Amino acid sequence: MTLLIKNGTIVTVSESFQADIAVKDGVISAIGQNLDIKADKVVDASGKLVLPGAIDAHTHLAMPFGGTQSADGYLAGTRAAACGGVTTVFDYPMQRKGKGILETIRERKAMCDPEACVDYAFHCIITDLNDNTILDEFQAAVDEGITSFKCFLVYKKEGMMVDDGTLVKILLKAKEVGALTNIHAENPDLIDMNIEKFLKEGKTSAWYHYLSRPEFVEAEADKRAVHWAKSVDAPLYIVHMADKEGLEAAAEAKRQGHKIFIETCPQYLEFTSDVYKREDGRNFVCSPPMKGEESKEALWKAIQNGDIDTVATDHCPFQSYEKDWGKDDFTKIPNGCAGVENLYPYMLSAANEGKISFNRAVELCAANPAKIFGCESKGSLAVGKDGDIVIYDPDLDFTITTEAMHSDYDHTIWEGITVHGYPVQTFVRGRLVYDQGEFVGEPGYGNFIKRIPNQV
Ligand code: DUC
Ligand code: ZN
Ligand code: ZN
Repeated sequence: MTLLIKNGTIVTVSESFQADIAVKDGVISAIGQNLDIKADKVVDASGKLVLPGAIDAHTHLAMPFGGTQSADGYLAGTRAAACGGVTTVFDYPMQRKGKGILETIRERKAMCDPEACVDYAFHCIITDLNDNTILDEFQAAVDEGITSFKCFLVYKKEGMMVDDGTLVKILLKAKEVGALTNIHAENPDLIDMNIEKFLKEGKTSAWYHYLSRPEFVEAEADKRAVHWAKSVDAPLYIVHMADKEGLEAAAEAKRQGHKIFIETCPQYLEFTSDVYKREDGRNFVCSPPMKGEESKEALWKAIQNGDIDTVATDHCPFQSYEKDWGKDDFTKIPNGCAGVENLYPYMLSAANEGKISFNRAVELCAANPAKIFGCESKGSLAVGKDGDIVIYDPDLDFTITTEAMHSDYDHTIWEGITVHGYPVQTFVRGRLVYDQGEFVGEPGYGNFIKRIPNQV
């Protein structure tokens, strides 16, 4: 099967140029002017941008959390991904006390494989070392293509947190096997102290979710994680960076030559903590929470100057009735928001508005996640890479509504927001999966991406 996309503007990290692009049997086979190739399918992309499919390096699909499970399973989450130009998603299977990594991964793979509409990869969350035996499994996990592990420095009561000693053991072992440690950084003791105080005082609205985990609560943990990574000379990837002080510390360590990678999410670039004062503030509850204007500005600056490496979503939606559990007690609101379908349109819209270049948007959403996480065949438009391609109309304005999305959730924090420019077609390995508003893919088409170690 050969696909030929003609007359579009191809966007890579370093340049934009007019050319045709051909995909044969799922792989990009040629890029050039006026390609004279016989194809089964020819697409005219005149006036459009031709982009590599995005990689959402941070989703929680069918995740048991907050007394329920995230509203998008593997089918809905990857269907929505396809419709937002995301051609690979990373999910976060969670290892639990008494369970092994491979066991955890295989269970999730069995769930995901028949449902995945786009390609997928796994980072594995480690919550318990099982008397250190888990560390002996790291090499086997890497051999299976799982080359990143994640630790929570929060969620103590939920049994998901690791202490500093455990984090350092994980950092060291991950480094030994050529893997990367991802970290969710917030200070659990401060959060618990604040929660206890606020509840005692009857302060129960969503605003107190933010006040229980404000800027300095995240900053302490960001800095602590950076400190340990620097001290043992191990690479570290900080997920969903949301605060200025932590960002600056991590960026400084990077400038000193340490292998520190920084991810942020569109919600921290778009909203501030003011959303928690709204009547529907609970719908915006995620952790870490959105921060103040100063942090938002610092994140944009870091997007522009290169300090931030990736933008991913932390996609973890819950239904309205589940968010409502916390109407009178913010601690009962399941943490998480939707985003996988909005990531690429949002960042590309920023490019369309001139905040960043289209090349930088491609770097943040496709090339860098592929490079950092060892997805050899993904993340760029070049001969030999997978035919993961998005055709993007820069003139098509789109107002986000829940109805127009392709998830299973019943509300979104992105409701009513207009983005300038929108994907019109998405191809995964040369197969059309999204066509002008419609999902046209197939559950089970998505492949597990076995990643290669020692990439950073
Ligand atoms: N934060 C969220 O908001 N949801 C899922 C997990 C997390 O860390
Ligand atoms: Zn997190
Ligand atoms: Zn997350």
